[in-house]
Formats: sequence, structure tokens, C-alpha cells
Amino acid sequence: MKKAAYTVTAALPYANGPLHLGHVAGVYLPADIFVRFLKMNDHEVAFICGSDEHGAAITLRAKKEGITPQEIVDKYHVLIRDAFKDFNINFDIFHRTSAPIHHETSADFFKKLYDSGKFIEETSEQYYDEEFQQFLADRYITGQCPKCSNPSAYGDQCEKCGSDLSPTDLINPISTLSGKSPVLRTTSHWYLPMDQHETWLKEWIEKGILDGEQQHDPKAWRNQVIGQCMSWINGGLRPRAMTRDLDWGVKVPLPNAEGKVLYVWLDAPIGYISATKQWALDTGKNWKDYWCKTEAQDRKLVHFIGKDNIVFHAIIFPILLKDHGDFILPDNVPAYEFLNLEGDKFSTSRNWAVWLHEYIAAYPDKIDELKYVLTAIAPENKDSEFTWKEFQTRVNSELADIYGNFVNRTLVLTQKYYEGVVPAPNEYTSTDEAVLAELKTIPERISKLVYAYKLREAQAEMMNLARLGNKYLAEQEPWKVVKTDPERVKTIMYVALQITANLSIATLPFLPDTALKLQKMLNFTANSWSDLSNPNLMQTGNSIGVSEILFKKIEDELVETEVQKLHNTNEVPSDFPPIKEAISFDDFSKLDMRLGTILHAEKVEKADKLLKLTVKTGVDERTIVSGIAEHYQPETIIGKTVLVLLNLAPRKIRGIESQGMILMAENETGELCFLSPEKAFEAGPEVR
Ligand code: B3M
Ligand code: ZN
Repeated sequence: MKKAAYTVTAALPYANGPLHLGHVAGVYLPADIFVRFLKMNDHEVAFICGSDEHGAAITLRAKKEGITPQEIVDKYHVLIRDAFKDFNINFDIFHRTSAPIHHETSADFFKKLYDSGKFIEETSEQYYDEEFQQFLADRYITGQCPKCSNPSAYGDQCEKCGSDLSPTDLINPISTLSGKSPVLRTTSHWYLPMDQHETWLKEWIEKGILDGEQQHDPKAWRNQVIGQCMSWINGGLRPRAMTRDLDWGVKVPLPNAEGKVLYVWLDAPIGYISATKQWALDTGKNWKDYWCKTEAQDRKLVHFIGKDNIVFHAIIFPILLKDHGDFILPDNVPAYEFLNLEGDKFSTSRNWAVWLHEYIAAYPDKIDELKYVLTAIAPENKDSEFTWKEFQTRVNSELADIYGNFVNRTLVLTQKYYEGVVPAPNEYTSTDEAVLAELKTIPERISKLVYAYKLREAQAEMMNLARLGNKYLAEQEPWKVVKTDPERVKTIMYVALQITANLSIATLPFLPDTALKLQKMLNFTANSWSDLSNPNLMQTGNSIGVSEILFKKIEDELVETEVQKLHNTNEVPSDFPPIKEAISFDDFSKLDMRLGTILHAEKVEKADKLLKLTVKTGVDERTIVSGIAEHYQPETIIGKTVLVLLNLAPRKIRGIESQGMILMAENETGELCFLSPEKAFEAGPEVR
């Protein structure tokens, strides 16, 4: 019987920073394991991912680093793409939403819904930052969550309680651009009337029924996904703006929509479709076979995501897909809880993270070790924790001492007793029969668990295969029996070799590098799950290859180094620019910095950002032009003692000769502050 076809997507990572282990454990690694297993079981699968390159998170980072959003996404798209490749996460395509095909696909998608009257156009009061002259939505605005009082909820979502929010829901909202309280201004947007979809959504989520048909099995969905969706639906869905007043994103394809783009959570999931289109173009396939009801009616669409993305993948995107009318809806949305790190949450701003690309650079020969541990602790149904100590313990006492030890003993003894040739077995004992009978049950147990998205338990079953072999050899003690009954040892080693060959196949979805290494050592190739039903995978008379240690033990020093690295406070939080290259003391001593007092200040004609200052320096009075007009009114800074760089070469700014520079500090939201003395120092003292 033809196996079900799948389209499997993994949440598109924002291209505004590197991936950390939490992302890997809670989306990408499980998705990769699931797809590898499906492909081994003759399912036709498309595995789709790519960079999510729009949204406030990216434009905010661009502002902080003083570069364009395109430069930000170009940098991180490559970093993330290469990290996935080096970590052997095997997407069929890793695309990107800044690509023209995506803009075209999502604009067409929006236009179809607009033309069929699925949106409501509404003019309303929205928060606006007067300093940055920008409307505020999503991550541009933060404030107290009205539901859980989280003080730093965003304009579209509270990451703490998961609530979907609008900026006007926030208590004491603050612009993340200027750090100031925003004002309300009128603007118009196109809203998705989610409230009108509650009835069918409720039936689809709770019973798996769509348009009167059983579309999926709700019992196969994770409880926390159904629970979160039902609490939203029962709490009353609200119309949600599907456009934004931004200049970075997919332009709204309507004549009266200048300066407006699609809401990032409208365009990003459509990124799965545009990525599939690109992949189909690259590989001569028909993209509709993977997404459209007419061609993909029986295909299973599965979205691997983190729990903070549930509302977008199990409520908003399904509404959009159904409104569009051409598309299938997800068969399952396996959402993961959060992975924590060494007793704290992963945090980009505090640099409390293990970055995937850094791990790969430091430990290129330990890819499968990390895969194994992340799957073993994956936050499938509740938050879980990564510690370097547990990483060491699991690698050493599970991979090395059980899996590696069993394989090594089997291969070394086969080399030693039979010069690497698979021996002919004699009659099986009841123990041999029992072990081989147990061996036959494991593949089915793994299959059931993988199809149920229980990959932690599935990997544990794979490890039970290694435990079975390890225990068998330890109990049969061929190294002792060989002295008295060499014929018996031939049977023991033959059985051990069959277990090892089975183990190499069952390992393929979880630890692909290890599995291929092991099959090379066995001089044996098999990559279909059905091969596991063959009782004699290793044929008598065949020669095995050279054995090597599969898993080197993790030393205490590695754990200490990595934990120290995390606690090393001089790691600059990544919200600030990286440290510039080192200079010599001589370079530093060339700077002549002193305290100066501002005697006079005035705006510079036709220059919004500039003030012309008269500064008393202790050695003279001089004119300095400073770019602080947007941050300070002239009259408020007269008399202030500030830090001045005196020996900066004079330069003409808007026709005024500026002799020096006032030194200021700028925080991550672009706010400035003077560096004034903590006691009443007058103008003149040198700073060094
Ligand atoms: N870029 C990832 C996140 O929310 C978000 C996923 C998009 S999937 C279409 O962290
Ligand atoms: Zn909240």
C-alpha cells in the first residue's frame, strides 16, 4: 500500500541572530529525525525551511548596528544556513523570505483574500513614535501584558503567557525605538476577522473535522497545542491587523497602501509555500503537489515549531489557508516547549546561550553526541534543561559505555577470532532465540513512537537495541567461552553482529553520521527501515571493515571550559556592537580628553540633528558642533560639564568649524547620555 506523502515544515528562524541549542532541540532536530525516518519508510516527503527575513526584530537590529535590514538578513541567513548544513540537518530547501518569489507569492496570496472580501479595512488610533516618526506594532512597542502582567510584552504577543495582543492592549506602552511613551495617530489597516472563524476552528482543533470530513486525528496532537488553541478560541478570537506601517517587508499590493507591508506573521508562513515553489523550480517538480487540495488532498502537512508559534500555525495560518481556498490544512503541529540552559533561560541579549555555529566550530567531531543529548532531553511536553554536566554524563555513560562499547567488542572480537570474517552460527540457545525475538520487536516500537512525534522515547528504544547487545555479550562472555567452546562463540558473535547491523539501521534517523560510520565498519549498507525485518543482515563469510572508536569520552575540562564561558561576564551582550580591534597604549595616549563646560547652545539652521555649542575647556573656549539636537533642547544643557575630545582635527559642519567632540554614550535603543563627572569638577581636568 502506498505510504502517505508528507510536507514537513520547520519554523523559519528569524535572520537577525545565530541559532542556539534551544532552537535546535525544540524545532529543527526533531523535524530532521522525523523526515529521515519517513524517507527510510518510503514516504515521499518535502522538508521545507528558510530564513524569516521581515519583521520588527530585524529592523530593530539593523537600527542598532547602523546597517540596513538587507545587510542584517544577508549576514544571518548565511550563518544559519551553513550551521544547519554543518549540523547535518537535511532540508530539501533552506530558502529565504526576502527572495522575489516569496514577495510575489505572499502578495498574490494577500490579493486573493482581499479580492474575495476576507479582510476588513479599518481606520483606527495606533501608537506612533514622534521622535522616529514611525507607527509602532509588534516588537516596536512593549508594555505590561494585560493578562499576566509581564512587564515586557510585545505589541502582537506576550511571550510569557502566549496571549495574542494588540499594541493598544499594553499597559504603559513604551516605544522600543526612542524609549519614550508613544502618542496615538490615525492609520488604516486590513484586518483578518478571526472572530468569524471560531466555529469551524473549534471543530477542526477539537475533533479534526473540516467541512464535515475527518481531516486529521486530534488525539495525535499534543495536549498543550490543543489546550492553548482552545483557550484562545474560548477566550474569543479578535480581528487581527494583517498589514503594518513599515518600510521593510512585503509591500501591500493595493494602490492606496503606500508605506504599508504585510504583517510578518502573514508573510512568514507563506514562506513555506514560496520555498516549496522555489524547490519545485530547482528540481522540476510541481509545487502544487505539496500544498494544493486538488493535487495534495491526501498529503499530510506537518509544522514543527516552538510553543510561542502555536497561535500562528494552528489558528492564524489555517484561517488564511482556508480563506484562500486552494490549500490543505495541517495534519499536525508538533509544538515544543522551551529548553533552558544551566538553570536559566536562553537569552540572546545576555549572551546566555550555546550558539550552534560556535559548538560546531569547537567540536566538529561531536555532532552526533550533541544530537543524541538534545533529543534525549528534548522539551516535548514540558520545558527541559541542558547542562554541560549532563551532556558529559550521557555521552560517556550511554553513547560511549553502552553503544560504543558493544560495537567495539563485537568488531574487535570478530577481527580477533575470525580475522574479520562473519562466522557461521551453530544451533541457537534459548537465550539467543530470546535476544533475537526481542531484537525483532524494537523497530516496530520505534516506528509507533516516531509516527506519534515521541522522538525522545523513540531514540531511547534505539538505545535499547544497543543495551540488548551490550547485555548479551556481557552475559555470554565469548572472551572466556572461547577457551573451552569455540564453536559456541561463533554463534554468539554471529548474533552480536546481527544486532550491530540492526542497530546501524535504527540509528540512521537519530545519529546519521554514526550510523554511516558503523555501516562502513561493518562493510554493510542498508538505509531502508524494512531491512530491519531481515534476520540475517550480516552474511556468513562476508568480511567486516576496520573498527574505530565511535564516541570519545567528554573530559571534565570541556565541561569546565564551557560553563566558565557562559559565566564569563566580559562577554559583551550581543545587543551592543562587537568590540573594535585592539589598540596600543600609545594610540590611546594620543587622545586629549578633558572636562569642558557648555557655556552656550543653539540649534543649527536647517539641520534637525545639530546643535552649535560654545565650550569652555580650561585652556580655551571653542565651538563644537554636536549631533544631539534630537535628544536635547539647547537651553537644558547650558552649564553642564561634559567629556570633550580636544585634539580631534577641526572640520567644517554646515559651514561651522567644529573644534573637537563631545563624547556621549548610546544604549541599545539609541538613547544618548552625557559622561559628566560624579563630583563638582570644573572645566579643564584631563581625562586618562
Ligand atoms: N520566525 C520564529 C520565532 O518566532 C519565527 C517563525 C516563523 S515560521 C513561519 O522565533
Ligand atoms: Zn502575558
